[in-house]
Amino acid sequence: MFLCCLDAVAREQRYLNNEIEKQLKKEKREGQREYKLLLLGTGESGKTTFMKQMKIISGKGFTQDDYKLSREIVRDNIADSLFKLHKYLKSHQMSLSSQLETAIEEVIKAGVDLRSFHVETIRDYWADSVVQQIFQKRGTFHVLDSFK
Ligand SMILES: Nc1nc2c(ncn2[C@@H]2O[C@H](COP(=O)(O)OP(=O)(O)O)[C@@H](O)[C@H]2O)c(=O)[nH]1
Ligand SMILES: [Mg+2]
Repeated sequence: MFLCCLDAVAREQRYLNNEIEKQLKKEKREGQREYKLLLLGTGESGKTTFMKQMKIISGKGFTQDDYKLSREIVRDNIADSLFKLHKYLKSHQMSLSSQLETAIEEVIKAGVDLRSFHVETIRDYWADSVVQQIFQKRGTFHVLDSFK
């Protein structure tokens, strides 16, 4: 009985070992056909843009998932930029009309859950002369290059 169990364990181990070996061989085969590229560069130096250009040039273009991801990134960038700009505005005792102030606070609260009905407020905010004054000072705080 005991010997029989040992035999079963050994069989199981042999099976697992074979599976691992098979997987390693498969990965090695696939790895030989694959080129790995390490892109180095500081933030905002163009790494992502370079990869996008490669996708276009290779003729495959963008998938629906790529578009979905891009929409999320754009929303995230808008939310992040508005947050930073508005934080700067408030910390420098600058003010907007109370109506615009309330509206933009709502947009900032929405964060990455931006919706199309927020667009009008963002347009008004961007058109405001105080916001434009701050944008001219963007060298003194961090904003994304794609901010505008
Ligand atoms: N003028 C110029 N702008 C670029 C170039 N490549 C990227 N950018 C812009 O630089 C910003 C950062 O690029 P991104 O690819 O996101 O940089 P990453 O942080 O290295 O991934 C974006 O606003 C790009 O549109 C380029 O070759 N020329
Ligand atoms: Mg990037």
